[in-house]
Amino acid sequence: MDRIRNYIDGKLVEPVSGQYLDNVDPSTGKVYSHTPDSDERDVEAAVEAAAGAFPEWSRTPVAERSRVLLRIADLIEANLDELALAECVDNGKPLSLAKSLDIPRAAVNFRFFATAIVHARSEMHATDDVAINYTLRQPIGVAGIISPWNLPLYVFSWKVAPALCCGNTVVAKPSEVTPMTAFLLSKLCQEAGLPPGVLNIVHGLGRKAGAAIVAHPRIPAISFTGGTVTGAEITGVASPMFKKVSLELGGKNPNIIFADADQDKAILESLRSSFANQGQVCLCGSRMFVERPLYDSFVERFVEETKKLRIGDPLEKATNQGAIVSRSHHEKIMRYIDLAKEEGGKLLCGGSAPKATNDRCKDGFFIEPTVMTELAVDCRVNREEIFGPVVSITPFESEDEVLRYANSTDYGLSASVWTSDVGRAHRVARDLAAGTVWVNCWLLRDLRVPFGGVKNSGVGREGGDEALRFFTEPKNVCIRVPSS
Ligand code: TXE
Repeated sequence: MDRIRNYIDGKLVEPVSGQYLDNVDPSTGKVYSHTPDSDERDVEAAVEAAAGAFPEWSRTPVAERSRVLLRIADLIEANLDELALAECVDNGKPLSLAKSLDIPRAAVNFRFFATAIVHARSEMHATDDVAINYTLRQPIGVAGIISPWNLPLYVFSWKVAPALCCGNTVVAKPSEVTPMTAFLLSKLCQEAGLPPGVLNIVHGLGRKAGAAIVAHPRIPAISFTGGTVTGAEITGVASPMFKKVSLELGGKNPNIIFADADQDKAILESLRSSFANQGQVCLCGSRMFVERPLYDSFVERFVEETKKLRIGDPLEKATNQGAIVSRSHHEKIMRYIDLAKEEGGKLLCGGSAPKATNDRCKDGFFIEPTVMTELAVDCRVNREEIFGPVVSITPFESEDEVLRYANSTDYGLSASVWTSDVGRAHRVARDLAAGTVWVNCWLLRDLRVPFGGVKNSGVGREGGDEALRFFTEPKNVCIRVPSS
């Protein structure tokens, strides 16, 4: 059985403890490989390597850093099939999704930041005739990166690429639930000629290896994507140490459909925004609000389309809905479906866990795409992040009312608005408490735009210039202009 190894100082190494965790394929429920159960000793070795590599990497000409990252992007593309299969087996998502979205986007992330750094600028401020100030943007040192299981290589590369292109070295920990693609990436980094110690990948549990990264005194910056509770724990440790922290956390995103929307497009995209990756995307619109005149026909058609989604073996081409990432997450989602019923929800479709999709997947963790109505806007199911294929639909009468509903949770990551009224689109976008508002679309991503959330959805922004700012420290140099 495959054994994943840590990537430290350019080498693939066993964890110091010699201990491993089981790596389960969620579509079969069976252990298929083992992941290092690393601890603070592995993190220490990784920090040592990263700190040792920093002086040279930070002074490596930008063009050369860019070239290495471009080589990594090329290698990801060249190994698309292997990476996509690994992600599918690790995560349970349909192979077609990993192949068309997750892995290609990981390559795009490397390419985007490899080229962005070549075009990076910094500022100059002239102070009357007295002085000239210029800003040096310098790498921070060893950056700590911790990533989740839902989009394993995509989010990992979204953080690693900007950190490296700015001249930082990195100690990164992928989720212990989906470690395989990061392991394969470490081999590609070797092949691409990334100097030893520049990127170090330590596998293991959040409370052990992750916590050791967060608490390490030689790691001055932490970039984290994951659950809100974990984000709060990380802040509790990192803030008193005055670390720079970027937190991309959960969401409970509203998907608002006005009666003047193009109904066909709204239904098609809402299917995606509700159930893509089995609803395990922080940007999924799990709370749908439909304006009253459209409500009955919209709900009827949406349920009809939901029932057509094919749930099954992620390796099969026709599958739209794969497995839930783990047994414990599956149990959590099923508890929320029970809670929805207790809270008065009406189940329109889904709601159960199919036992078998085929013989191979008979013990997999599957849940039918689930649509509920008649839940109170402020009930737990409508306020808490479920992170699964479960949506609740609520009617509304006016713009003010739906804004009140949409903004009523503790989260504020993203929102979608469907309308053909341009004025309304701008008004509602302005008044929604969210880091991203999509109008007549969902998950249309431009890597240059700021990405992140408000309220409990996080602190800081990623993407484009924001990421380059996070992974550098600005230093002002003020030069007096002598008067003649
Ligand atoms: O995330 P965790 P989990 C949400 C979603 C999900 C919930 C929990 O609601 O049900 O979070 O998921 C590492 N110090 N999202 O438990 O625990 C961990 O090893 C340092 C939303 O998987 O936050 C992993 O690498 N690190 C989300 C990473 O943090 C720690 C995506 C995320 O794990 C740590 C995933 C600690 N104390 C879940 N504890 C999104 N926003 O996309 C854990 N980790």
